[in-house]
Amino acid sequence: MKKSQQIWLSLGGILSIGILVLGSVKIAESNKKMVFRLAEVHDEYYPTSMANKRFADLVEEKTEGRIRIEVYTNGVLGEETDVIREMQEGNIDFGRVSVGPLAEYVDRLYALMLPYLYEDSEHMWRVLDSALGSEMLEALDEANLIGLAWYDSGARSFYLKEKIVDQEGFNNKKIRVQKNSLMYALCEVLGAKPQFLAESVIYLSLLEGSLDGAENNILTYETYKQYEVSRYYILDEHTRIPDMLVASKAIMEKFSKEDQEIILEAAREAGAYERILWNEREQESISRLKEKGVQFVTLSEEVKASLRKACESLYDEFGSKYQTIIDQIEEMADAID
Ligand code: BDP
Repeated sequence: MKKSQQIWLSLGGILSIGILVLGSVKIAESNKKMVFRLAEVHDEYYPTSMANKRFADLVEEKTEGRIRIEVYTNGVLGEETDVIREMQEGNIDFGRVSVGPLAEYVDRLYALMLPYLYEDSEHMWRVLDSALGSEMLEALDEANLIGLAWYDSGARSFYLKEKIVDQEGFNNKKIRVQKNSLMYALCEVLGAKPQFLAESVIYLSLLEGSLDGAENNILTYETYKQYEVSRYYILDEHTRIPDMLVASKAIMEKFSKEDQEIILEAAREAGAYERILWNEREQESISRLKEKGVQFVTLSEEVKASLRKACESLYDEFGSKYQTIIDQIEEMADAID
C-alpha cells in the first residue's frame, strides 16, 4: 500500500470514529430530552401523587418508552407558586397544583372556588366535566400553561386548636391560607387574621402557637399530621377548590400533535383514577381520624347561614367580572344525574 493510501485510510478511520462519537452524543442528547419532570407537593401515597404516577406510566406505555415522566413528590421541586412560575418559563415540564394558587395567574378561576358555590361534590364534578370545565382548563393558555385534567381535592373546612361553634369563634384567630387573595379575604370577612404560609410549615406553626388554625380537606389534614396539633375539624365545608394537572405550554408545544394527544388522553385517564381514589380515601381518613380522637364539629343551620351571609361580598369582589360563569355553575346545581 502506498503511503498516501495509508494516510487516507487512517484519516477515513478517524472520521468514521468521529461520526460515530458525534452520532451517539446526539442520540444520548435526544434520549435525555425525552425525560420530563412532574412536580407534586404531596407524598407519594396521596391520591394526586398516585394519579400522577398513573399518568406517567400511561404516557410511557402509549409512546412505547419514547416519553418518560418522572414524578417528584414532597415538594422537592418547590412550593406550588414557584412550580407554576417555573412551568411558565419552561423549566419544569408538568405539575399538579391547586386552583387556589393558579387563580392568581388566571383570575377567571376564582369563579370556580367561590365559597359555598357547590351544593356537593356531584355538583362540582358536573361543572368540571362540562364544556365550562374544559374552557377553564383552556383558560390557562393566557398564563403560558396548559390545563390537562381535573383532580378532586374534596371540600375544605377549618380546623383549629380550640373548638369553635359560631362565627364569633373566628375572631382574631390566626388562620393559615394558601397563596390566594380570595382565601385571604374569606378569612377576613369571618373576622380571622389570615396568614400566607406554605403547607410544609403549618404543623410547626400550630405547635408553636403562631397559628390558631388552618383550612383544608380531610386528606391533607391527615397526611401532614396536623390533627396532632389542631384537634377540632369544623365541618363548615366553606369551599371546594379542585386540583389540576398542568403542563408548561413551552414544553407542550415541542411535542408532535400525536404526542400532545397521547399526553392529554393519559391525563384524562389519570384524572378519572384520582377521583375514584379520592372518594375511597376520604371515608377511610375520617374513620381513622375519629379513632385518633379528632373532634368533628358540626355547625347548626343557623351558624352555617351566617357564615354564608358573611361571605356574600366575596362574590362581588372576586366574581363580578365572571357573573355569567357563576350563573352557569349555579344552574348546574339542579341538573338531574
Ligand atoms: C391541598 C392541595 C394542595 C395545596 C394545599 C394548600 O392539594 O395543592 O397546596 O391544599 O392548601 O388540598 O396549600
